[in-house]
Amino acid sequence: MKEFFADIPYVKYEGAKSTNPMAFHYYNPDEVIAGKTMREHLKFAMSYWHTMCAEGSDMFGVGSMTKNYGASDPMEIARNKAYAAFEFMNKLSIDYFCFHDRDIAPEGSSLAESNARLDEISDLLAELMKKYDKKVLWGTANCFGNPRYMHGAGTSPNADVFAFAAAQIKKAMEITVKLGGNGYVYWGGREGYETLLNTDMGLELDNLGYLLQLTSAYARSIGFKGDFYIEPKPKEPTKHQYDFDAATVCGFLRKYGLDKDFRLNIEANHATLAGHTFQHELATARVNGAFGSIDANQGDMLLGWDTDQFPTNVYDTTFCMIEVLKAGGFTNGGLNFDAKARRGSNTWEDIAYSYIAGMDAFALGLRKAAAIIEDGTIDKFVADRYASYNDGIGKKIMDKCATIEELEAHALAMGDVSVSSGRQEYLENVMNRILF
Ligand code: XUL
Ligand code: CO
Repeated sequence: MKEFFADIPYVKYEGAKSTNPMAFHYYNPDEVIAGKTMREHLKFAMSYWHTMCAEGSDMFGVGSMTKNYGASDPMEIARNKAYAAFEFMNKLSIDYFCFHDRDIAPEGSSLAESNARLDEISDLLAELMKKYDKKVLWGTANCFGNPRYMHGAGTSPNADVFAFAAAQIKKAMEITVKLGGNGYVYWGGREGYETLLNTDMGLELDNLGYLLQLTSAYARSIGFKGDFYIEPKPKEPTKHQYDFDAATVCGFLRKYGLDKDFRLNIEANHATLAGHTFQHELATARVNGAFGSIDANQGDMLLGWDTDQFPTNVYDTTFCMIEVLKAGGFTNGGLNFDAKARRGSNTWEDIAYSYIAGMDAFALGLRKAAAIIEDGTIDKFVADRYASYNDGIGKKIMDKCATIEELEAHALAMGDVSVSSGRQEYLENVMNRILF
């Protein structure tokens, strides 16, 4: 079989002292940390769209790479792209991948032609998955790229567009089930609005809820056993996306009776766009019982848009992995690199370096998160901080059996209250002690 990336070797773990850039320094797939192998903890996935499709175009210029894989016919490109994808995943020890329908097979001139193309390419993917022992973390439908979706898909003012989106998602579900996908993601695409002057918000939200009810019930009816995820994002492409952040999405899921079957796919750069930290969004998902999967990347605070950079900030990856460990680890989810090399990093070696950097940053984050939990200083501080709820009136509050009269009597009897320091700087230094 043709080799696409002759300059990229099979990347191995060589440890922190190695200076070989084509080696992992912290990601050692079979090493056991906190009771599981790193591979099991981290469940890395390749994003088909950024890695195999995107050529680096932005609003100021065309692509800085070509990704036609030596072909010119669109289906020939799609087939070569599949071979190249598996060679890349294999060389980088990435066990999973995520895809939109239109990433793996180009859209045809009719829905029927697009579907036939998906059937053909998914046969090839199934064969390659078996050969290379790779799995689908999640599939999804691109219901935002085609101009028919310019006003949204499920939230379009045009019922024909709603029907088209439902049909497209139905097919994407079938392909995801065929490939044994562990999840199905709904990212809001263009489900939002630019101005309320032309928008019926209530109707749009009801239709979006209905689209999710219909398509998720269909997936269950054809044997889908994985998780459904909504991926919150506050803006981009629309000014106001309906799936603004984790808290907004939890409210939406409850309103439309979807909360039992849906979890969240939290993306780091979407969290910061919403004015939250990545950890805040993960914790919000966890405390709502909706933690599911992660789109791993990072933004740039000075740019302020969805830059989808490969994650290298070890504080962020450590905070993230603390949340993942506290949520009991991934079940069907994992860490999908929804990330792209910068436009100026325009070679396949750059893409390999990007994955190595991202995987090492999360491997280091996992090691440090496990060390912080093992050290116990921070968890003990937090437990002690809430110790007043362990007995007496605090215990009654925890058990939700305190009466308002009892609380008043308690307050009247106590005089003034003395409240302890939160010791933030001390805790930040504890973290640094463990990190460095
Ligand atoms: C867009 C984004 C998407 C979703 C899948 O910001 O994150 O790539 O992850 O549609
Ligand atoms: Co994403």
